[in-house]
Amino acid sequence: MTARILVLNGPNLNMLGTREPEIYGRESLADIEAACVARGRDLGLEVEFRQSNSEGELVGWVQDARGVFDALIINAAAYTHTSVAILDALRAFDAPIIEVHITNIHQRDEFRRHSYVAMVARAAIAGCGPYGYELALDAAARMLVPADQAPHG
Ligand code: CA2
Repeated sequence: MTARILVLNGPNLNMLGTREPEIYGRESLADIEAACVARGRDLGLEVEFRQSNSEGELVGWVQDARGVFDALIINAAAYTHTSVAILDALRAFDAPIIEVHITNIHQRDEFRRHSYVAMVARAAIAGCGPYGYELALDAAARMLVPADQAPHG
């Protein structure tokens, strides 16, 4: 059966491509979604891509993902650095979680260096621009291969 991957995006990421291109680039979130769906197709993954500015809506989506999706890729945006509610919801998700950031959060403001999501993420990708989402899908595909069928390395 085709593995299902949920890609969640937090507040203000719907503004991508419209402002601050020097920080976040010129691609829109719709461009990133299209790239993820295409990459997912190549990898044999079904990708569902969502964005919300609401912490509560993100928490609800994480709760509802349990038992439905085989991995979760999340760019929680500013909530990365503040949200114990999203952390608690992620703790109950029973499959791989991969954290993505477009920018290198470790090279920016001090407050961006701490991530609640990192406490439960199997892997984290930061600073690769929008391509980080495709890298996360590659990583998810690899994580979902049963150990006895996984390539070495
Ligand atoms: O680098 C990332 O992906 C971030 O998650 C982006 C968040 C930021 O708060 C995190 O520290 C790092 C901000 C997303 C806001 O995106 C905008 C894009 C264009 C215009 C305005 C905001």
